[in-house]
Amino acid sequence: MPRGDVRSADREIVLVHSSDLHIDDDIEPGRYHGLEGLRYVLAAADAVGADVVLLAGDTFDNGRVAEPIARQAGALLAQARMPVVLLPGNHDPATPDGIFHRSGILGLEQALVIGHTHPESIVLDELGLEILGRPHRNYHDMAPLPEVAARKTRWQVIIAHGHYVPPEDWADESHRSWRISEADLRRTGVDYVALGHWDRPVAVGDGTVEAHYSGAPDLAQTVNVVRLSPRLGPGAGVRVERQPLGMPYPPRW
Ligand SMILES: [Mn+2]
Repeated sequence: MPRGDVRSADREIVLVHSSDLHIDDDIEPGRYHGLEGLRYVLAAADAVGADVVLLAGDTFDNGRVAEPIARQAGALLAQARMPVVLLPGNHDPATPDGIFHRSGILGLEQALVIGHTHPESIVLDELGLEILGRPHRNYHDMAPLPEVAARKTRWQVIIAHGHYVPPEDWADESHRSWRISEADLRRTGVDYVALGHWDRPVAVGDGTVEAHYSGAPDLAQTVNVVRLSPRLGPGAGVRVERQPLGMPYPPRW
């Protein structure tokens, strides 16, 4: 584990957050596809010395992705030099016959797949970090944010896949599935909420809790880099920046 020799309580923890890679069978050389997204996200994580990567859902586009392609995703993750936490989203839910079972990902030590290999709380003691997430387990509507138990680590982070709706639109958006409200976010009281489901990178909520979509790599062209610093003074606390992926592929639109 990089930098694991430094006591976690004293140092900054770095998270890299992405989502919505939508790996599918549509692989054409010279054009963006989800496997390239994964490759660039992991390279960005290396570049910033990330302690953990968070993939907030829809890593796979659907449950019928060809096994050789799913296994290429597994091969990329097998090279990851830090834990990668994957949350199953509405396109790749954690079903008994879900796509993760045909990817080789579930056998990897560094891949922590909520709902498959790990429960809804993952504690990384060496980082003083708890990651909470509620996986999609089928294609039906559900409340995307997990229950948050009393804090037992220095840092508490949520990974979630759903649709943020501001208070003024809540009634109008009642037809939508997987809604997340401003009050839901505020109530969590966590240090960061890593959101997926939207293509575009944007902060949401009222700012009481840092809650951000990373956006999909091809549209955002960035990952979110989240720095959790326990030190006092300038730069302390939770800082969120976007790190360019440097991909040769233009945004989809
Ligand atoms: Mn989605």
